[in-house]
Amino acid sequence: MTTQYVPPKVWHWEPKQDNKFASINRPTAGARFERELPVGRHPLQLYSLATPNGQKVTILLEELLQQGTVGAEYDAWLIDINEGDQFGSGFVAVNPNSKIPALVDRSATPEIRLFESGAILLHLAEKFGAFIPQTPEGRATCLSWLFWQVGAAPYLGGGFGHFYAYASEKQQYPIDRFTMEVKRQLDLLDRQLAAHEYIAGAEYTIADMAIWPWYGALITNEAYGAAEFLDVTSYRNVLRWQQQLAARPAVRRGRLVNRRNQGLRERHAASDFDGLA
Ligand SMILES: N[C@@H](CCC(=O)N[C@@H](CS)C(=O)NCC(=O)O)C(=O)O
Repeated sequence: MTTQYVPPKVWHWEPKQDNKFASINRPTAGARFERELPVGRHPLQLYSLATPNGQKVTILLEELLQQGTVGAEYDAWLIDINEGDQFGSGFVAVNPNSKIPALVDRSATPEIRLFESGAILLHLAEKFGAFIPQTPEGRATCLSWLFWQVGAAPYLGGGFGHFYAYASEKQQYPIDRFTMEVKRQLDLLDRQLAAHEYIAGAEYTIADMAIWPWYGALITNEAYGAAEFLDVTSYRNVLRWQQQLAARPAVRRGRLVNRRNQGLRERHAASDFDGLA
């Protein structure tokens, strides 16, 4: 039985260990220690981890390389968010928000620093003129779904995933609230994918690459162990699209980058995948 919580006049932080990420959470931003970031030989330096937000970028980079875009060669360095790497001074200088993914584009002078996965996808798609429709209407649709994903993910991860899978105590109120929203999101995607092969229409775009790592992992039970709870088999068009993208070689490679285990901790060359993908 949960006791009634009466908020105090002013909230004060009390360090607790009541969920999976409690040890790294603090109510303040900024660097917590000095550490430079490593730099490799390629124009693009990625600092990331193979979470859904991280996979979006490595999938796009692998798709660009697959189609022969030489300028998309990249070094990917592992930022272990469970160890607090995102609070090192070098990382914070690239991303003051202390979250993966972060990218430095060293092909420009001065170098371009990017954070927020959506901004990184858009930068790369525009830079290489790929995976973003060229017509104004197609571009608008693609960007609408891209920004939808960035806005929707906190309800899925920070809301549903947190209370269903990570919180030490299971509470019906937040689980009901966020389950309702996540099932609404799945229904929305299912309807869109019933009418179109890909999220933004007939073309495979950065909108698919942003949405797939989150909702694909949800319906294959890789995220939060909630497939049965959410009755994912009823979203047949999402399942069809999930499988279609999962079969792409670049998607398979992109998912392996910056994994702590069973993949590549770092990626510096195409040959790093030999014997893996
Ligand atoms: N809106 C951001 C979200 C990034 C994000 O939440 N990253 C998580 C991992 S998926 C992270 O780095 N968390 C570490 C922390 O919160 O300290 C984006 O799309 O890039």
